[in-house]
Amino acid sequence: MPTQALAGLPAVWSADCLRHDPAGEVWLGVWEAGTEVPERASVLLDAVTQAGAVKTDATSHDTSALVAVHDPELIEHLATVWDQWRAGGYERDYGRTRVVPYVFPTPGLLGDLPMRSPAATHGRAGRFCYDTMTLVGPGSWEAIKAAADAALTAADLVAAGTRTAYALCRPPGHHTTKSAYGGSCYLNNAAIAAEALCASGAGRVAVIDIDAHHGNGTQAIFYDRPDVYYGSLHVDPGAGWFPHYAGYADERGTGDGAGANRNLPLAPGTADDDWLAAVGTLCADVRERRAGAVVVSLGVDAAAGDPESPLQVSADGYRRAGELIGALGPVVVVQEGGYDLPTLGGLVVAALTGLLAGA
Ligand code: SP5
Ligand code: ZN
Repeated sequence: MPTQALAGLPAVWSADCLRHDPAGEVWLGVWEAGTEVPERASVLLDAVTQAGAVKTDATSHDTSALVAVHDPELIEHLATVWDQWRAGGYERDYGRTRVVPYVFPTPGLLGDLPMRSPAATHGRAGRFCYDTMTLVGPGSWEAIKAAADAALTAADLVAAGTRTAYALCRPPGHHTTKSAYGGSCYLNNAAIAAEALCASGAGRVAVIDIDAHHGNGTQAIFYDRPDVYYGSLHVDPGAGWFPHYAGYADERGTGDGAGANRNLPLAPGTADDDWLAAVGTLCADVRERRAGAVVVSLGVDAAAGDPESPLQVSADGYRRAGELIGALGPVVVVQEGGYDLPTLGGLVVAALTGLLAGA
């Protein structure tokens, strides 16, 4: 029997990641079926273990690793809002089966007024959430915490000398900022892993984000940091795509972090050659900065068949991107998006195969 492509690769996960069921998304005012479904995690686990990856249970980490990246109030909100929603009778009395915000305390609303914590749970629901697509229900917090634990466990492995580790995180994370969640993301798993690598003494850390969408959360978390580079290629928000308000090429970092952020927005329809050239540009940045470790935000929603993006990358494109990134150094791979269930597993196996081959 030939050696399997992912033989020996740790695939860190937790069964708790299946417990988050957003049950759809409210998009443009209408509740519809969502694409960030629990089955994504089981499809991915099956695919990577059949390719030889070693299923590795996430270990529970202290909240100190979470507050190193996030506002403690965001964490407390995510951990408690579902219980408050249920206790408030929204489901029983009004048939509201998930937490969906409806008032958002934007800077334009508040002006110079202090942020307050509204008395009503349905008022508080918008305090830390910036869209209507990222619902919270029973089991959500257990999955959110487990996804962060998977990223931290993979970071622990790499800090201890493992060259490549894969964190099968669900829900994904790269759209969540220090204190605001959205885009089907709750805690920023990749940023939590990057911060843990910094704390472990890895030196300069680089995050390379190849999800189809700009990782506005990761960018925001590290925007003023010279020690954590963030580079992303993604469908151009200026062409009308989520997250709409971030991901433009002139966002280069601020203060001491000036120059340590790079966005490469791509036209809808971009396919392998131009997409891989952009991956190469980010890899050149990382080499120049001599990063001691790399975190890859691996979304495979840039693939041609994905329902959430107009990019046209092939499985072989993902394999070649993996080769380029794998050559840079130790890598923690964090799962982000990717929504076409029939092709999802093959795409992630292709990317991971390239990462191991390039190492
Ligand atoms: C982690 C990640 O990939 N998040 C992507 C979130 C992008 N969601 C944008 C949703 C736009 C509405 N989708 C409509 C699909 C038809 N139901
Ligand atoms: Zn995405």
